Amino acid sequence: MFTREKLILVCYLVVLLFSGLGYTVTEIRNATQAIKYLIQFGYFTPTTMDPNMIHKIKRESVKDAIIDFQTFSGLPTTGELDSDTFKMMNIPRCGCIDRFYRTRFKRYGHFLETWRVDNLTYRIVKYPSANLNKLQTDLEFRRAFDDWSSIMPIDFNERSSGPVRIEISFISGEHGDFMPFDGPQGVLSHNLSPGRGTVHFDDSENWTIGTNRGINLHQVALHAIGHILGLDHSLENNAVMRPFYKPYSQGFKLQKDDIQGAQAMYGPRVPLDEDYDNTEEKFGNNDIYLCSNPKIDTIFNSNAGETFLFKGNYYWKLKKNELSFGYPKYINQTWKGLPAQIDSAFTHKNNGYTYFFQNTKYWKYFDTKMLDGYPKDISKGFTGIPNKIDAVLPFNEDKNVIYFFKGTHYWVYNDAETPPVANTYPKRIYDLLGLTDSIDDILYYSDGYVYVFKDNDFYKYSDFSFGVYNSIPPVPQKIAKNWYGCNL
Ligand SMILES: [Ca+2]
Ligand SMILES: [Ca+2]
Ligand SMILES: [Zn+2]
Ligand SMILES: [Zn+2]
Repeated sequence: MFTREKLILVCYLVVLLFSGLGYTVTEIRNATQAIKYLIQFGYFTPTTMDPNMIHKIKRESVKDAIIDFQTFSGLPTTGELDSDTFKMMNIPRCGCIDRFYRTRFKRYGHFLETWRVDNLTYRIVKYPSANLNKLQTDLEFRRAFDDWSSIMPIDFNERSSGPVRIEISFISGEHGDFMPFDGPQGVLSHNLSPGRGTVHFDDSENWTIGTNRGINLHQVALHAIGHILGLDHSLENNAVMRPFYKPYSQGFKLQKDDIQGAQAMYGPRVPLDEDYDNTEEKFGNNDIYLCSNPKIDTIFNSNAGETFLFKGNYYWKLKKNELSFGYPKYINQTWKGLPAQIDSAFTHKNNGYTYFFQNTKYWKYFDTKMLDGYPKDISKGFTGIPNKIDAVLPFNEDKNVIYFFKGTHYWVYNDAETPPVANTYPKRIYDLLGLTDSIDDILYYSDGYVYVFKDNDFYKYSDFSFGVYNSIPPVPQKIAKNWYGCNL
């Protein structure tokens, strides 16, 4: 293990080597470039080289360093700079050093210190200047933090002000820590000691989400968070803590080696008992995104009686008055074939199928499995109902009846009638709900009440009967506080 003094010295050497270079990654093709790489990633101890003169490094220590790198990379240990070795050195990677090449038989490595708290605060101090917007960046980090939280008992809470343990910045080139970034490719990110809570991402990378192009942010973030927790680079080829960037894969997730490493330090996450609830209660809800943007696309009950909230590409599961742990997730990873920005959804009480509506189409699922032949046209499947609906509600009293809402009007669709929509529709929402505006969504919740959602507010109805609210408009309440459990 390096001591901190040695680590700082290694970084000092790196700055000497990089000074005078522009920030463009050059392909590593010769011995001098390879030695620079080996120095940069910790394959020489300061005692084996003269800091100023690369050519004075002893021949044997170069060979040792190459063998160490080959061992770590899983290459044949030739001790020569062969083509496989050069190829490996040119893979984009994490900027932290491969520190435990000396303990060859150990797999996941530990940093010396572990966090002694069960809640770490974080902030994205500087967002990517291009490619991804703030919201996309927030959600990718949130997902990566939650991936780690799901396997060990540390929660990560985003804080928009005040001191935080973890600071994330997207910066390029020289940025004041003696480890300048190198332009696209090459080094992608690095963590700084002490505590590794300061994380820099190279802003000159083409950061992306869900595509083979560029560098996938979730994958690199997941790796960098492993360092924050105290994990070092792994020898396991499939591990997230491998320093070499892996091409984007939809199923990229923590591997056995990563999980064992984190759990060796912190123990496992105690699953689904009061411990979960206590933790959440103690720290409050940390969904900074939903708390500050409460407006929804749709909320609906599944056939299994769970309540889901859709917004954009993402969905959350709701527990009583709060969000479940581990969300948001991607809608199309659970409901394969479903687009983003769903207008509304409901589960039919007659057949248990869940219907999703968007624009002119609707989709039919059993749980999370789409039925063959979908999507279909709303005009064909629900004759008399307009496109681009705002909200839909299966009526509790009569299982054949479904309410559709659009703009300031509503339609009642009745399977048992011909035609299913009577010519007396549409009618004014005001006469039904006492609201003069359009609505975002409507839900018959498990507590027996009907809830109507509009922007940041919701309205509660104890009885869903006609015209009752004409003269008594309901009082708006805050979605964030009452549904998401946000600390407002
Ligand atoms: Ca780079
Ligand atoms: Ca809606
Ligand atoms: Zn790393
Ligand atoms: Zn940095």
